[in-house]
Amino acid sequence: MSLVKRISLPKISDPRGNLTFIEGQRHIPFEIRRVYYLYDVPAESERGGHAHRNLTQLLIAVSGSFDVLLDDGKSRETVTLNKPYEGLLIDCFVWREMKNFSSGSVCMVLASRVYEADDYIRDYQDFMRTVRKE
Ligand code: T46
Repeated sequence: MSLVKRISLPKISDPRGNLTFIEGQRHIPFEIRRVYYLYDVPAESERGGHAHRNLTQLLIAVSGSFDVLLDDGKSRETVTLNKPYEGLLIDCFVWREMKNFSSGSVCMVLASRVYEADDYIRDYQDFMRTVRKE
């Protein structure tokens, strides 16, 4: 099964422009407990470099584009996000790295849980040991 789970979001278009909306449990498979966004990211920056134990998230390029590498310990895939009406669902125990942020890009993230520092696996070898045990 592909690691890349894209979710198409509603897009309402009229002469004034486009509008996209997201309802937890309707368009995405979790209640939204937190929203955060990455912006003013320098082109050479790399973000992520971790996995989560319990967190599910939806990433959306609400402006511009960036690449996301996904790794579940068995395979790796890289996807480019560049559409404000498309989300990338990332389950727990998936390593992610983000790079190639375009100028002015904004990555909005909808998260299933509040911020918990101890939910992160920040060391790749720890991640591999953890997913091999599952
Ligand atoms: C993820 C990718 C896509 C908070 O205090 N609250 C928050 O809700 C978040 C997300 C972060 N922080 C603090 C923790 C660090 O001191 O903000 C600082 C930067 O966080 P981090 O280095 O984890 O940022 P990214 O961009 O590498 O990763 C973030 C999310 O943390 C992560 O869950 O999947 O975006």
